[in-house]
Amino acid sequence: TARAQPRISLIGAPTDIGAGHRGAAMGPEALRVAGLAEALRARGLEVLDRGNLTGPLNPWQPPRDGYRHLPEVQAWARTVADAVAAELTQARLPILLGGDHCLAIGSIGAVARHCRTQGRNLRVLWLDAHADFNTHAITPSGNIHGMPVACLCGQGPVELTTLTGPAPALRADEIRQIGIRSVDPGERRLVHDAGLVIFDMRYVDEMGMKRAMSEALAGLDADTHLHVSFDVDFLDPGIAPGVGTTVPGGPNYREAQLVMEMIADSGRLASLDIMELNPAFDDHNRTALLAVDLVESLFGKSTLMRG
Ligand code: 4U7
Ligand code: MN
Ligand code: MN
Ligand code: MN
Repeated sequence: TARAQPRISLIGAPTDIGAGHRGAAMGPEALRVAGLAEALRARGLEVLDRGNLTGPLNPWQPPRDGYRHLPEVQAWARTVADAVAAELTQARLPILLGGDHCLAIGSIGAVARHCRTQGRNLRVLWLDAHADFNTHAITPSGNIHGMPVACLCGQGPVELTTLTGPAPALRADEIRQIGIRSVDPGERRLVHDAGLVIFDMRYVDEMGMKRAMSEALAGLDADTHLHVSFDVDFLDPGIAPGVGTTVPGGPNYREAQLVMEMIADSGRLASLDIMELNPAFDDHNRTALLAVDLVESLFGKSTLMRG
């Protein structure tokens, strides 16, 4: 059955304010150079590139009270939230080009707010090597890109937990994490207590990616807004070296394709983050090209026509 084609808006957020390595600020341009807009247009989609957001420069300071750059992260996340909200209001599909993963507090905060106002159900798929559920008390680094899921679930500084409205922005049961293989000791306890549903790499090894994704997508209805937060370090570093925090043992090319194809088949994708791409660690933009290839699948490209 024909479905209305989404109208896409690309939003660049060139910052590494929440990360432990510099370079993710170059992510948006690397995705453009890799041909993201052109690839989507070739699929018949309408794409507007809104250009880049602006915000504070990275002062590269040590953490204070367990947070690095908290005021600057708040400023960036707020700007992202406003930009994403504006696209959703116009019934467009925002693609956030990161930038580091702290910005998902803004994008998902705006998406959640939009869903509450519209009375829509929400499902967030968090594709990542990491659970990103640290707090100031347990973080090994102070880097806020390791904290966005906790902040969205109401655990974190009030500057970030109430960014888009009353905390929590998100309920743990609205989230499914896939590909997880690095969780810090204190973080383990928190994700367990929060009741987060995690299809970690052990699960993928034992059950296969098809099973993991069927379960992660189970229960979507015609009225569900599906948000995908794609941390590029989700992918195995052998195919995706261009990230600051590689963790061995991630999904291979075929598994990653299947993830994207199954999301496309759900027909529910309504917003997307492409985060943590770090061109300073990449090899001739290979990771950005791979991300574009995967995003094509996410928007319905497949090798053969399917029923
Ligand atoms: B990303 C880490 F300690 N957990 O908190 C931390 F291992 O957005 C890494 O998923 C966080 O890339 C990675 O600093 C954040 C670390
Ligand atoms: Mn992440
Ligand atoms: Mn990660
Ligand atoms: Mn990272």
